[in-house]
Amino acid sequence: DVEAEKKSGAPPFEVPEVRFTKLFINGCFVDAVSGRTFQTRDPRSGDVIASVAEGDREDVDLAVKAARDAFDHGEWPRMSGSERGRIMTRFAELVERHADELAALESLDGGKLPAVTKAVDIGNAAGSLRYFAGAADKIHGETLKMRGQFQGCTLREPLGVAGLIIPWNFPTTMFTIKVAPALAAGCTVVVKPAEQTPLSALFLADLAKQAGIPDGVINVVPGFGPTAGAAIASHMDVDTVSFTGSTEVGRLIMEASARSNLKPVSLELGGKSPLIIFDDADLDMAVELAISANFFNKGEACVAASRVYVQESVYDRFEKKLAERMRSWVVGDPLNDPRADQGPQVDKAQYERVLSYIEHGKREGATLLTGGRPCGQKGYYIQPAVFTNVKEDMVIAKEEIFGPVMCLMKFKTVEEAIARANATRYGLGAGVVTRDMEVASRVVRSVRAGLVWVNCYFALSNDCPFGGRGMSGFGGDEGMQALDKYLAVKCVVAPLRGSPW
Ligand code: TXE
Repeated sequence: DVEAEKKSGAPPFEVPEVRFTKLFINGCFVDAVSGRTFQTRDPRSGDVIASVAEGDREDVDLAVKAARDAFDHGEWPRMSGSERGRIMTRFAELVERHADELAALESLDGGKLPAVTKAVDIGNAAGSLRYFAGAADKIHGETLKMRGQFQGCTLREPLGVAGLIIPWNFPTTMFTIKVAPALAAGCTVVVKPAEQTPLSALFLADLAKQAGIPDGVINVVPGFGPTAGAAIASHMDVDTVSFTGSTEVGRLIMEASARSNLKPVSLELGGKSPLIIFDDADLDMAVELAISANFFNKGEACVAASRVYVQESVYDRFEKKLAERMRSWVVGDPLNDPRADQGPQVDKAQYERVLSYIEHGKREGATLLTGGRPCGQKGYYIQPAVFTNVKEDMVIAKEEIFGPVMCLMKFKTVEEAIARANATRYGLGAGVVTRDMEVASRVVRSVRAGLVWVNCYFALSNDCPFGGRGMSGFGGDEGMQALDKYLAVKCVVAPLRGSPW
């Protein structure tokens, strides 16, 4: 899909006009109570793109109040599911109609390739709005077979105000995969986009308004994590929080819930996913898979397969083919270079973090097969790194790097591959490449992960549940079960005939 999009909609893209930079509360774009702003930067150069209103606790209070009023008194939770679905479908159409502008905005703010935004983020965004629009009128309870003189049923009701805290790697996707099920359920929301990429969330808020989503139903408060984000997590009037981001902050979100109103939280966190390549695999295909599983979206993907295990007998051939293929990989300006496979890392902090992991890998004794250096005259570009001679206990093999860094390792047997794949506290994605379906199925059943791909990687659609286990979190997004995160079950009991009292 990304390749097709690259061919049809190749850069140069015009630098888009930034139209929305204020907080979106109760249907209006407003300044922060403090009047403060923060700067969002273009990772292609480090230059300032715009000053954005900086939300803090008081702004979160106002946004939650707007969401609370819209929930307690407004039409959104009270209208029929099909009407909610109709409005959400209009929102999806508007997202698609603005695909080019949104894609250019994401490139400007986050360094993403427009082809990736269009094929993945926009497709996902419109797709999840439509998927959950279709679910909005199918939220049913159950009839209970009770003992004695009673009959019972369950109602599934919207939980209330949902706080949605999202990261910067897929801003449009993250916004919609959390907003769509919340809206379908009848909840109202306060979204905090990441401070690195606030622009698309504000753009989407405007489209939601145009689509007819009533004021107060969607509120967007850009700002920093320890201030605006923490205020959402600890708010007594926020009924649930859905978070995607680092494991460290996931822990803080749970703590904030425990210390405030015990709101249910769902966490989609980091990963260190394994890709296991067996000796019967089509090696050309396996090389392509390993590359996209690591370097897609500049490695800024929570399910990136940053540990690649290759069976010993084909390891040398694989390594050679991989090194050859990487020679034609282009790191370039996502808005201006039609050949670019990879843009800049999202910001200076991530760029430096990735480079320091690469240095650490070298110091630990791993060998750089390719890349691993900064590139370009300016901006946050990194030549994708492939490390060989990696040992399982090296930091680069254990910690999430969240950048274009692949660790290549050898294994001998299926048992060994499974044991090493599971030797992590994370449990998000996994991949297996083999023609032997018995081997594939052993891996599929034994690997501890929320998503497993066989002879493919990153293939997803809106009905695929996306979430992890262990320190990758719980209560993922997408798929019908995501709706449950925004619903509460109420049990109702009544006598069959008259009242026994
Ligand atoms: O994440 P943070 P960062 C991982 C990845 C990356 C690392 C650091 O390894 O290198 O995390 O990235 C908000 N209370 N992932 O620092 O801080 C923050 O403002 C409430 C994996 O950017 O977790 C932003 O909106 N919210 C990941 C969001 O949390 C807080 C995607 C994510 O930022 C907060 C991103 C607080 N105390 C990073 N502190 C994935 N799973 O895809 C921060 N935030």
